[in-house]
Amino acid sequence: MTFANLRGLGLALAIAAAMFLQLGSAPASAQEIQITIDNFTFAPNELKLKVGDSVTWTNHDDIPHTVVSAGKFRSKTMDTDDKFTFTFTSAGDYKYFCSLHPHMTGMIKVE
Ligand SMILES: [Cu+2]
Repeated sequence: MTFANLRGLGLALAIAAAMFLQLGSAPASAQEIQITIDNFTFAPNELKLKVGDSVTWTNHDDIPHTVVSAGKFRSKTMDTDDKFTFTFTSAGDYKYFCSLHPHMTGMIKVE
């Protein structure tokens, strides 16, 4: 067997192992989604996720912002580069806004 063949075999084994691990880890692992706050805008502004997923907001403005969804979650005031993470454990529509600039709004749909 040549060296090239051995390398090919190693790659095939690695792929087989990766496929096996993927099949073995159902349900699919939760996602961690990033939302940036830039120029008074949440981006992306609308998101669809699954129960168990989490979202991290990062404030890239040099002005403080918050992330508030009435009765669901409320961040502290986030200064520049501050982050806020929330894990969505139940399905539903989550409208949220910045309590300092209420015209800043976003929507997350969890199914
Ligand atoms: Cu704000």
